[in-house]
Amino acid sequence: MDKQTRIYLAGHLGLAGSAIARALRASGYQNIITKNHQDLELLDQVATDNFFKAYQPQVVILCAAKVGGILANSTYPYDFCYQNLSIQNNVISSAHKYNVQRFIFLASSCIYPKLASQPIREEYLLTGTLEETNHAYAIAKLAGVELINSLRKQHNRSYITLMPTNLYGIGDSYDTNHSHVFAALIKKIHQAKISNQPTVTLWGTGKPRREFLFSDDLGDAVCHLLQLDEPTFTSFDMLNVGVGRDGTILELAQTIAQILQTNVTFTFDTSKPDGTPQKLLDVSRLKSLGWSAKTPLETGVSIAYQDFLQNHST
Ligand code: GFB
Repeated sequence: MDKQTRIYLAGHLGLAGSAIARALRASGYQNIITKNHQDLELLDQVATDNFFKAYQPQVVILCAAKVGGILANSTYPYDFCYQNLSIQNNVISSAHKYNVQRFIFLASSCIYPKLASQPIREEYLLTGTLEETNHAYAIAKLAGVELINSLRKQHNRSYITLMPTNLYGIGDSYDTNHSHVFAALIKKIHQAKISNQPTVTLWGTGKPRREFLFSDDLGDAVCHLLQLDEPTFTSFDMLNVGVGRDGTILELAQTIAQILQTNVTFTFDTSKPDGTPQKLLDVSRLKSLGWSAKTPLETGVSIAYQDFLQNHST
């Protein structure tokens, strides 16, 4: 795709968005449009429409969303549902109205059925009941997927949905109660290390399995897709983005403790939810388009920890 193409990256400051921004710049794209929350409120349909009218982006990558871990999702269901529905409706409808050529919508692996067969294939979507802890978020994201697929069907739009697995990396959110598990464990284990605390409490049983994708690999996947020709880019409506292997929450905690070089032991707060028992993605579609994740978990943990120390540990 021409490096002068006008690309609107919505949500450029978040974990996914900032990684995609780094990858787009590294790939030489010269015309990346970004707007801070203060400059453009995506919950405001009129403001969003005026933005598209003025800037006329040719490509849109929608990362902007209300996101959070298992506790945040189960505590604020209305906020997760309403805000994500509004952002999606405003951005996707304006993209179609102003004839955006390519659209990449970011959903999430947590919107697959709670007990889907593993590894999860894209066609398993909507084939079973959802995980209750993030049901509201999942319903909103499923509506976004449906909007994208409806525009493909009714208007032959080259719009696609990416389904990333659990992300981690540079610029993660480290709020103890609202963050995702990876960031929470980096923070908890770091705090145990510097205060010589012998134990760290994990929420739930530690038995659920999670797959973790380094966010810069997601950025690399987006750039790989953008350079595909039109028929190939739009050949699949949805694409899982993962690493193809998972581990238990306890194994993740042990890996982080090993890399942070601290000998903590783990206790379990089973008053907190386990959530989905497993959500390992089948990544064969994206592999068939020539892309696979590159960053080993251990490497990613070290990079994420350095970012935590430099930007989030005070
Ligand atoms: O990333 P996470 O919060 O959400 O991971 P999900 C939750 C899993 O990690 C549960 C365990 O099994 C928790 O019991 N866990 C252990 C912890 N200790 C902690 C901790 O200190 N903090 C957190 N947060 N979890 C999310 C969805 O599901 O997946 C989101 O709710 C999003 O909407 C995300 O889609 C990708 O992986 O369960």
